[in-house]
Amino acid sequence: MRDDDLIKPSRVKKDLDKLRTEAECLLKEAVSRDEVEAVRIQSLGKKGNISQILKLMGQFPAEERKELGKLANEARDFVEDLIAKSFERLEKKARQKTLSGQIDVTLPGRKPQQGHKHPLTLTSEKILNVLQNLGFDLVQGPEIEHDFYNFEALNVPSDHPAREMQDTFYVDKDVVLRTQTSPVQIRTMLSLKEIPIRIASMGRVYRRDQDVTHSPIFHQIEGLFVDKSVTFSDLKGTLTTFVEKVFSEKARIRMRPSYFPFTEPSAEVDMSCFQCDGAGCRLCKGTGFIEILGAGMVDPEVFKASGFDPEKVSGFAFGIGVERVAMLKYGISDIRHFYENDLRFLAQF
Ligand code: 2NM
Repeated sequence: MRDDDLIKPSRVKKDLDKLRTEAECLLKEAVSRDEVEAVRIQSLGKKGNISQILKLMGQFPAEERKELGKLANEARDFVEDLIAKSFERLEKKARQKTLSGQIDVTLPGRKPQQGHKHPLTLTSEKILNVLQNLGFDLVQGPEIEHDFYNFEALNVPSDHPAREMQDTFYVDKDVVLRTQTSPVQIRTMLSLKEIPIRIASMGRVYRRDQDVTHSPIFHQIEGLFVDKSVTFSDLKGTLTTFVEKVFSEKARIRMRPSYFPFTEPSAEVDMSCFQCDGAGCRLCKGTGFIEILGAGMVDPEVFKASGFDPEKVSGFAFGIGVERVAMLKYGISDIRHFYENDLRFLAQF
């Protein structure tokens, strides 16, 4: 007689109950997939407890075998179900841990840092937009210019100080980096040949000049209007509207006589200080006005060089420095901030 023969059906029932409670206890405590897997191997594996129990079945009569077999199947199903639920529980816990531990899904999203336009771009776009609304078309031209367009046609004589090496970057004897955008307007007049002409030029210009308010490369916007009987009043009216639209409806202008080789008469144009509105403050040095533009009536010599008869047409022109306007508008005291690409500066606009 084998030892097995000594085992009674009641013992098998007890073992099956033990299998259930043991597995239940272990699975309740299990904190990892490995631990659950260990319980599965121990209870239901090939060499596990249930297999051991089933092996004993053979010795019982058919009637008892049937009943015990049913109980064994139920115990196996019970443990299998517990194992599946344990895996599920662990998975859910792991998911919650990543969601709540590392990522707080209730936090508002972080906005990606967005770039924006450079203050000089903002300033020139504003000025150009106002000029466009006044009917000026934007024209562009080369930054490396022939002496003729940059100086000769603009009535800047060859002995004029503006031509000197310390003011102008020379590429060649008669090729320069343009010192203003006016050569674009000479080119436009020469190619259009017809009135009316209402153009704005904008772009980089170059001068051998360098301090806190001057940069060797800066930006200029110039306007030119040519037609029959254009007057100085037209110029003043245009500039009044220009300053009102670019700065403030309250702004007023003041014109002082000046000299430019390419205009006659010429004027420096001041506007009422946008900090004190004319009362006098530190920004305007107590004068109530700030110099903002240069302007004048196109000199007959410029018309002659540009293919127009000064007896038949007249015109006005004006020029404005983009950096100067931006510095005044935003209260910037050092021009170099514009070119250094320091985000601490740029992020403020
Ligand atoms: C200024 C001041 C005064 C000017 C003149 C011309 C041209 F080409 F028509 F002659 N364009 N821009 C001009 C006149 C520019 O800048 C301060």
